[in-house]
Amino acid sequence: MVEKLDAAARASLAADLPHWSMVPGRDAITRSFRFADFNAAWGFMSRVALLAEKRDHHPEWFNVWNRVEITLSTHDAGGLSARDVALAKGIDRVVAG
Ligand code: H2B
Repeated sequence: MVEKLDAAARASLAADLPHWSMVPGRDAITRSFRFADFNAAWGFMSRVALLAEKRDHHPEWFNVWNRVEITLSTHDAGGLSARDVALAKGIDRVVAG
């Protein structure tokens, strides 16, 4: 069973993940990305997919051409867990190159 984030981890979320924000009405975080074109967006998504599969933790995401919106939440926990924070940091590293 995966545990939801405790109060201390929630208090440091904004500092840990400055590019991510809480989804209104949900225990989930989201970040939007824009790329030069679809090719770049899909390349990013491919790298994130490999990371997600390796971690066995998968994003909810939406893509239109150069735009990718990612939402992270742990379905097994019914909300945010350390797995979401770890995957978000991994995604930040992918996009930073
Ligand atoms: N991804 C996310 N985002 N939340 C989960 O709870 C989750 C997952 N659980 N990927 C994993 C897969 C689980 O269903 C498998 C069986 O390990």
